[in-house]
Amino acid sequence: MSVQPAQTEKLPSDFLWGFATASFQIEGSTNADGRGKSWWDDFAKLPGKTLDGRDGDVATDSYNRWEDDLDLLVSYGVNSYRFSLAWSRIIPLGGRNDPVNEAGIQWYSNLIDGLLKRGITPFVTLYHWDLPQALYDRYGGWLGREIVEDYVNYAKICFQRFGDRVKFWLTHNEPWCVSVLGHGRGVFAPGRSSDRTRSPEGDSSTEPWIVGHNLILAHANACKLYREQFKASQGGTIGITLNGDMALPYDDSPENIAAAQHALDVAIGWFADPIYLGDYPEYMKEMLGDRLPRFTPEERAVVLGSSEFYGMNTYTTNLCKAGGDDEFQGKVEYTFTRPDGTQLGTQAHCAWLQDYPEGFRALLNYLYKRYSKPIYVTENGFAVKDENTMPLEQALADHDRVQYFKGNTAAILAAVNEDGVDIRSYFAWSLLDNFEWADGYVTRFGLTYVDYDTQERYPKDSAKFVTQWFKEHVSSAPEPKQDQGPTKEPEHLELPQANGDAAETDSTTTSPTVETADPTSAKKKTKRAPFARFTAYISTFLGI
Ligand code: PNW
Repeated sequence: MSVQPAQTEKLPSDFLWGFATASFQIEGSTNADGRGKSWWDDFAKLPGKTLDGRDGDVATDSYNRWEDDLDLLVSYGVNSYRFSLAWSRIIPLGGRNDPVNEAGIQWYSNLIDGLLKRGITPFVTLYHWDLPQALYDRYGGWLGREIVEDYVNYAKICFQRFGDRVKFWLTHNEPWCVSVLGHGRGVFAPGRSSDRTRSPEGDSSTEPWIVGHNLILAHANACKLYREQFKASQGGTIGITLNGDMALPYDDSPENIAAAQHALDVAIGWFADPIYLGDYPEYMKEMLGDRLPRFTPEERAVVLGSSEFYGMNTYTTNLCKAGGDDEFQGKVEYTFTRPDGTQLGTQAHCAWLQDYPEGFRALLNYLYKRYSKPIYVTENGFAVKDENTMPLEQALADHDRVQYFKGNTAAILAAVNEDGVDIRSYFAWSLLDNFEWADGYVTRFGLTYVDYDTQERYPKDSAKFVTQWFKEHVSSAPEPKQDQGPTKEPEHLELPQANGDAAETDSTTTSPTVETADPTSAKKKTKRAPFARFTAYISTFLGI
């Protein structure tokens, strides 16, 4: 075996890698330089809304410490940084007829220049959940159709003012969370829900679907504007980023195989199907009837093909059983406990997250096959159990997070080089421990530890692992430039199997909507070692 890994074991030289953050989670300084209120400002202060009762007024103080944070990125050697813009710093009241705040624009302009000066490519999210409060007060925020025009106006100002330097745009971060967690479960701002112990107003049976519809229309119209007025001169690319975790059947019963697809339909297909395929999934139409808004032909024309790539945020894998009445999970029950009683992976601090790299690789394949777009992994990360109560030295030795990134970086490499998935970026969540929404500061996702008393930053072992891994695995030699335009067709997308070739003969049970991969191509694969414990039902599920 050669010491120097072969070129095929690396990622292309233009692969973007680094860390991700979001404005409200790190900036603090909520009253600085004319910033308007966001709906998270007051929501976080309401009793019981965050686990530790703390808010985002200071966060990691990155509004003041931004140059130190950029220097930290340099010390890590990243080539890209994903961050979001706070709408209410740029237009304090949010609307298309409201004044623009030059001081807010200047702050982001400095940040972008600071990145470029350090040789780091900015990857910018327009909306990561911090809506201007004034728009909620005016017409209910995402519940009102007027939001589409206001969002497009906001996007236009960002393209005009930053697009000369920003070439990677994300319209929304995780619209499922805005819809469901904000307007269904009521755990994120604005906290609306049918549950009257949680919220005095809201209707969880209708509002999330309306909000989702308006988010899609806002996204699509912003992309249309970018293409028509900015893309030719600025030369950037634009898309949306969706949350979505792999869904695997609990066992190989037909109803649980169908359940896994239903979970994917609602978690991912709700947004991805209209944007990449032209309409909501059939299963959602059946489940929701006329509670699901429909696209007019004109809207559909704008929505279809609006995103130029697939922006992927993913954290975990769920085992799926048919049943239950939770529409936000597609009437599917999730578990991490296998039929034999074992756990799928290592448990994180938050109940919804276990480590399962095989699921990450399976999801990369599923998305590439279904939507045929290059994939930008824009978030992926892990919160170590009880890290917040550990002494500093112990927290920095974040073994479980290192294991998580070991597994998922190997999955990326295998998906690119063995499965032929077109993956163009990887951003670990997150650069810093930060304001983890309803969890307050109790749950730490950072690869850098933040001491909130002093605001000192300390690299964890995971930061060392991830930065070293990408330095070793991104090719240094420039390769023939990959075309940003027409996507190469997905090909030979077979998944690794549990035990070598065993699953090839056992593919009688296939999911109704997941196509069967060409089984002959499985013969080409040689490297399966890191995924030896890939379970049989993955191959069953994907019909290979
Ligand atoms: C993402 N869930 O949110 C967000 O984009 C980040 O802002 C956040 O800090 C990060 O993941 C870690 O939570 C999610 O309940 C929040 O499944 C909740 C869920 C998933 C993603």
